[in-house]
Amino acid sequence: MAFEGLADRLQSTIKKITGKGKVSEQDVKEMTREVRLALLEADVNFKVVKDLINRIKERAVGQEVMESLTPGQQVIKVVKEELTTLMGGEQSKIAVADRPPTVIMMVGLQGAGKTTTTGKLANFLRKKHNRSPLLVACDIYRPAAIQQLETLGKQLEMPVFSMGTETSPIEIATKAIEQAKEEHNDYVIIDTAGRLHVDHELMDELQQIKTNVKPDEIFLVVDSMTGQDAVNVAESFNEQLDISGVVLTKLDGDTRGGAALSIKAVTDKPIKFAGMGEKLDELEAFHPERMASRILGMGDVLTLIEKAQTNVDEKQAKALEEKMRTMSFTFDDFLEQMGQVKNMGPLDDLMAMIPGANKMKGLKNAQLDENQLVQVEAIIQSMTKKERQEPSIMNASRKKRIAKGSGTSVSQVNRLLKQFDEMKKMMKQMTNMQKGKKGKGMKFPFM
Ligand SMILES: Nc1nc2c(ncn2[C@@H]2O[C@H](COP(=O)(O)OP(=O)(O)O)[C@@H](O)[C@H]2O)c(=O)[nH]1
Ligand SMILES: [Mg+2]
Repeated sequence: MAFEGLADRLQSTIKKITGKGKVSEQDVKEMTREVRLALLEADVNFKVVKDLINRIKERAVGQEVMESLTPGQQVIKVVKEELTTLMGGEQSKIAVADRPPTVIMMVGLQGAGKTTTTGKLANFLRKKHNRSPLLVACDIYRPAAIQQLETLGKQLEMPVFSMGTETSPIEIATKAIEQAKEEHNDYVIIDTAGRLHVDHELMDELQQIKTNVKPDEIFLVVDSMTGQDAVNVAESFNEQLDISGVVLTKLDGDTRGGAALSIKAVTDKPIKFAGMGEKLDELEAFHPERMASRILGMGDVLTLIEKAQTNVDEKQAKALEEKMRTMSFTFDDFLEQMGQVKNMGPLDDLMAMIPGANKMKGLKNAQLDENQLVQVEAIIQSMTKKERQEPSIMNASRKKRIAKGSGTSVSQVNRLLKQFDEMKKMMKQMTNMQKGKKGKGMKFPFM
């Protein structure tokens, strides 16, 4: 799961300070020390960490925090805001050319995920923005690369422009844009070749493509799992090509988060998208604030809801959102959602987006696999209507009956009840934090 290691460390640090009615300079010092260590351990660039910690310290011992009613929570708000700023602050948008087609050039090292991301991005543009992209195969050095893109095009039922391996990438790109104009494709996404390392020849070629096709965006695709190497790669590509944004791939496997947290600060170029898996729909627009929220264990309810919206109908998603906000989430809702949840992607990823859910050791270790879902479903189905609405009435004989009815054990029933309870408590805690902060009308959770 993305950022798991960093999130774990930061969250235990933060837990210590959350409830404090008074926060001393010493507390802040200790907290920032731990945050610093956690970030360094997560492979965040040394200088980036230093600057960040200085800003947090400065603000955390300031009046705004010390004189507030909830200093512990204010400190965390400062940490969250600074992490958000670090990752670019606002979400950055994708360019739209005045006169179509909008041309996007994908660049990066071999294996970073350029070809896959070309397909994902095309899918994203069609699904979310109703666009009709043309994919262009400019990696002429490996015949397999052209095939790979063509296969993706087939899966997506989208056109792929290729001219084999004998024509220069510059000519291919130029011809592709001509075709896009004729066929009214409003986006052209150019998949280019990569090398194992940054080298002159490659940069020359990319620069020539750039000069000839004048792309509206140059997206550098980097593998987030390579940590500081990804940051160095970004630095040199940016120097030579003046990229317009970064796509961080394989964030699903990146437990540390060093690249995500350093790239914007080092290159001053925004992260535009994050790859969250190998499948064609596993690309997310990168939202710095939501990402910071996820890292700090505050959950990412917005992304969760957006996912729900693309997979279930909007009305139901709204109802779910409302229930999460008002804490009136019952076992019935839980059950109703389960079918849909199954369509929403890997469960671990979803759990990471629920506020506090990744703190629930029981849940995390329980390995949320399909089998377990079946059992949970069986347990809930064996409850009476009243039990589902009001789990507090549960007693020993009810539990025994439910275990028997669902073919599980009393301890499994207990575990589910406990998890459900903790989930609700976590949600409640988040709303209280929001209430504790008077005035500004912050939304849940800090969003
Ligand atoms: N888990 C995961 N794998 C990815 C992601 N993006 C790409 N990959 C995989 O990384 C490998 C290399 O991708 P490819 O697009 O061929 O890289 P390219 O050489 O830059 O074109 C493939 O096996 C992809 O499935 C991602 O976001 N998550
Ligand atoms: Mg490729």
